[in-house]
Amino acid sequence: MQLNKQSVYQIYVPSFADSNGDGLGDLAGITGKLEYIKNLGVSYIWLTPIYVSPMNDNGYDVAAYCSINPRFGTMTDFDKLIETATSLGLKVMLDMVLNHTSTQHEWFQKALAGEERYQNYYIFKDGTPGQPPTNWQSKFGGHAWHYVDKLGKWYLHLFDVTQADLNWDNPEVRAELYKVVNFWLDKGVKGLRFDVINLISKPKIFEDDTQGDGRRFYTDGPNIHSYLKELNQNTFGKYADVMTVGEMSSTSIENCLKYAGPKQDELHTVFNFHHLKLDYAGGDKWSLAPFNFMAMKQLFNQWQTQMQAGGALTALFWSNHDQPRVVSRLFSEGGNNSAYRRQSAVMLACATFLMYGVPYIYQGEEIAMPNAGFTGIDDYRDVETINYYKILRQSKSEAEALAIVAAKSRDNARTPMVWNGEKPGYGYTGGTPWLGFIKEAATINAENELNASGSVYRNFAKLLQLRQDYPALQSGTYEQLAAKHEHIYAYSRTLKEETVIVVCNFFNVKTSFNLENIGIYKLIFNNYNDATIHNTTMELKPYQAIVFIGGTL
Ligand code: TEU
Repeated sequence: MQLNKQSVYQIYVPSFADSNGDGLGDLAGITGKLEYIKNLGVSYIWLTPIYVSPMNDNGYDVAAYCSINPRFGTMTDFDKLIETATSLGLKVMLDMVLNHTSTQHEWFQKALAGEERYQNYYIFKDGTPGQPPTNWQSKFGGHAWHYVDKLGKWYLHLFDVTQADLNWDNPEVRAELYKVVNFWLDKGVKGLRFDVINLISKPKIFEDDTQGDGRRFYTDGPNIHSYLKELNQNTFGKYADVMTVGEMSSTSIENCLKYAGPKQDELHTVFNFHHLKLDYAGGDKWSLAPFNFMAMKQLFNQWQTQMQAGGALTALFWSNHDQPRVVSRLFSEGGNNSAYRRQSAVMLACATFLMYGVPYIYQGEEIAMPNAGFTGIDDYRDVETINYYKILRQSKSEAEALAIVAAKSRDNARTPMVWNGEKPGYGYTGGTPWLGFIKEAATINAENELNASGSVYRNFAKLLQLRQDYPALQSGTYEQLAAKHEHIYAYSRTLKEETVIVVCNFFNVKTSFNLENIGIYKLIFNNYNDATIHNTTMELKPYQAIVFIGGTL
């Protein structure tokens, strides 16, 4: 399989399409929408966790790995989904949550009941109340350890208290997890997204972190590369037609070159999030700061050139179910609901989709859905948001805390997909949705977008088609252009005689791009109807994105 020709559409299962009117998305709902996805031109659909779960973290708290959550449907529904997807030429990627299980998982329950064998499946430490083994913090706020009175032990949870970290140093645990992965591969799954997989290898010695929240001890941990090689050998390594992607939290290029390097036998591709932390003040997600565009250019350049030099592919993306909507996030006026909503959404896709890697679309991005616009804390459902709201309220007023949550909450991305403008269910549900719709649902919806002039959906499809048509966009060498330009992010991709040039204006200004040494042979993409090109310069309108083949006529 040629990895750099693949692209992925991410489905947040609870919020995509509800076929039975219970207000929660389901598998049959997805099957009914596969044509819509197929017509975008992607090769994969990634489903967020569909397994039995108490849903404290919407499925990322797995209670039984090889069974379907009854609220999402049945195994027969899943088989039908795979069958329909396959008949349309779409491959299915599943989310593998192998760093932790729900505390409702049978293994954890047996551990709680005192079975030592299962206590060794997790990270339990003897101790006394009030004195956790280390000072580490949970990524969802508060301590990363929880005390179990009747056992006299603490257990580690890097996420919610109901998500207990598994002990990958125990070979029995690794063998159990390989069985899980093989179960789904046997069912015809062709893609695997490994949740926070670079956190699985914990240090030998657990000690306080005097410099931070503990992440430096377990991020890209001591045995991570050998565990991933073993995972590969025991599961997907046997298949030539399976693509894997690892979600790498706070990682480094050096490690990603190993995770995704072609000769390393670990994974095929990686997600990293450094470009999505450029609006964190001092590294703190729960703060409001402007997006640092120049730092973004530098980061993209660094990751692109170094990863490509090592032949390692990254996922190309702005959005997922953990990130606020990109059009609301990067542009205070341009992206949200202004005259430039469509142009800015398309420009952002153009900037990332044509780089070296594998592009990802997150549901709703193809119709430029904005943030949720919630105004009260009761509107939110996300466990991380609710925890952090409480923490914020210790030092901030209600209005300040709500403003931060409104900009940062993961629920911004999780509002139900808006299929049409018809109240009250907008084509998503016949019942009451588990989470509220965006305020703009009557106008911003899939039906409107498919027919709109300058349609975001159709422009996304065009961009993905370019990747298929031009081999330079698959394997061509990436080079950043106009590195110091304060408004434009531009790059070229060169393969043999062919150079494709991508020029994106990230701001609500008119600006120009110097063509001095670059001739224009052919324009192949433009998110406006026209482009103004003089001999030596190209004038760009607000949020304009242009792609052309370089060279002379
Ligand atoms: O996310 C991992 C992760 O690092 C983010 O949740 C991040 O910590 C958070 O957004 C901080 O702002 C994965 C899943 O994508 C996420 O949905 C799960 O909640 C998490 O793992 C635990 O499984």
